[in-house]
Amino acid sequence: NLNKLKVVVTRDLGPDVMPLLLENKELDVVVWPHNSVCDRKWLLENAAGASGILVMLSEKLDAELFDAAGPSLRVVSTMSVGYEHADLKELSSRGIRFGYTPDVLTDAVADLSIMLALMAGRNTKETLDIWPNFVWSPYVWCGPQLSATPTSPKRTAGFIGFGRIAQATLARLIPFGFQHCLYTANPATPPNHAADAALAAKYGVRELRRVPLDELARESDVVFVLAPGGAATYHIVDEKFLKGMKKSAVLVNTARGTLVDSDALAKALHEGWLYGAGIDVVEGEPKVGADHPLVKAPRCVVLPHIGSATTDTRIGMATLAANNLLGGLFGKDMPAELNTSR
Ligand code: 8YV
Repeated sequence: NLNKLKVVVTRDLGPDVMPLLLENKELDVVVWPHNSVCDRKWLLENAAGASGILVMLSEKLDAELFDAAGPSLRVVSTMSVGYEHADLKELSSRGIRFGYTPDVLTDAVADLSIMLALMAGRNTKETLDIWPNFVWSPYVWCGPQLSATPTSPKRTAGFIGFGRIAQATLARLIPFGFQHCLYTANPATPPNHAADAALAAKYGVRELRRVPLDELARESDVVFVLAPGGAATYHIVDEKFLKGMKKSAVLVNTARGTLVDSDALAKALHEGWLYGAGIDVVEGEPKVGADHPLVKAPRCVVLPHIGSATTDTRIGMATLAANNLLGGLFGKDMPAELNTSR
């Protein structure tokens, strides 16, 4: 198929999206034939001569893969908003365009963040297991209330990272009575008080401030971890942070497992430094056994990375990933191209 452009796709994107690629007469599409993480050896072999590669978060995008593809490679497209699996310097220096999937998953992940904040405070892990031995009493399984109450009307949300998903989560917290919002940001980004004031007005909160990590731990009733993964945010939630939290507070991680020290969090939950945790992402996933310290920790709900797992959102992500690939292949606009030379 010398006249066709070869593209390699590391997962079947389903009947709503695959036709975008399979029915394009100019493409020769090779798809990883199993419903599982794509084998590295298979990918390196099949990448030879490819013009485009469409991957999931599980596929490392590095010099070895780009070498395996060779000089034909024009575009790499990932079906994820995160791109810590991609060597941006290599992509940039080789002039390979790179697409990702922001925005389309923001609402789904914000929804799940709220769900986990509620579950973490309401003993969901323990109470789902209780039948048929439940004995009711007035104060059994009582936890902190996410929404404001007459006796404790002040609610403060803390965000580690304050991008699209964090702001969509804040918007959902307003009807719960959250009037205070604290966040931390990448130290390399200068503070912008005017932008903070504009966001406070947009969401209708009394207070919205960038603060140091220890202040965020101390003041927040719920902490949402929503910063990108990678070396800069590794174990940003550590023993010191957890010790600084309110005993009634909950922690939600819908970002990356690497941001939270799992052993420290398990210890914190056993010892009651905070009330509970809602975790969608764990270091070392997807290999997380039933004996994982967080799976065994009290008042800790652990989900298998389902933040963006709604049918509409996944089809949206797959469609965007396919359209990014097509744009890059044919030298056109990609709907969501990342500037890799920043
Ligand atoms: C993906 C994610 O569903 O987009 C991301 O960065 O973590 C998830 O939404 C998953 O990683 C599929 O690539």
